[in-house]
Amino acid sequence: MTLDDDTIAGLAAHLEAAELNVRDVTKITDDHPGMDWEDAYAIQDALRRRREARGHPVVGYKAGLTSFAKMKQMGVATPVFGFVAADMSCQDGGEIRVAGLIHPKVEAEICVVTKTTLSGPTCHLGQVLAAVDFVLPALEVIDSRYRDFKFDLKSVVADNTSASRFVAGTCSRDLQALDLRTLGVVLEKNGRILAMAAGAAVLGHPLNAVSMLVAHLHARGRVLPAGSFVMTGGVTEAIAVEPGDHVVARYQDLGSVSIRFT
Ligand code: 0L1
Ligand code: MG
Repeated sequence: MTLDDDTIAGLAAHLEAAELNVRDVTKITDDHPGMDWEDAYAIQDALRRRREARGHPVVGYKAGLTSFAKMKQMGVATPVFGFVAADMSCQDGGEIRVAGLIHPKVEAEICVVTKTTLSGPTCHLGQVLAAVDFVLPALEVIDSRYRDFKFDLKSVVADNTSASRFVAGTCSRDLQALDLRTLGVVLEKNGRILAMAAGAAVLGHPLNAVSMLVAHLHARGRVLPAGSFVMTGGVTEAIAVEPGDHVVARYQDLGSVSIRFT
């Protein structure tokens, strides 16, 4: 750690204000170039506590930058982790007001809910397969608080990996009924196909993102509790949206998820 407690608390308040006031800010490493990964996750933890104190409990975890398309889009090579809270959840088929966001983008994600606790530094794919209760599709709306999405990874981690909204689909399936590697996803905006991919685009298998999340939590003295909702990361690149846009993600064997931007 390089930052003291007051600085971490101040940076969390700064990022929270950017989100609540719908006002972009410059990346925080501009002012704190020496900050390390522990500082970044400590700021994210402080953001989480502030959100919970405002009455919005954490309802899940997210992995970000897990697909080759997203890594290429953002010019990075390392996944990052964040949280999603109750107030970020939107209804499938519902609406999101763009004026309440800075510069939203949408991505299609494969999500799981676990039925047993996962822990340890080297949780392998077999353990994750055994722990998954069911699979469901989702759309994630990311909205970096940084101007023009210009950031580095530590700034992104501090900003809770750009988490903003998510839309979980209503069609859940048993893992045994699916092959997550070959599961196809088509992302459409206003009836036009803008991106498509298979689950393997996420780290070779989307559940590898869960293994990495468990290792990440273990390094911080935590476990992934039974009943956790985990978003494994966008399978395609993220697409920008504006008022009037209607986004649909169609999942092989998992139905579709949609949202309209007003
Ligand atoms: O969910 C994600 O992959 C977002 C990661 C953060 C970077 C970005 O804002 O695209
Ligand atoms: Mg995402």
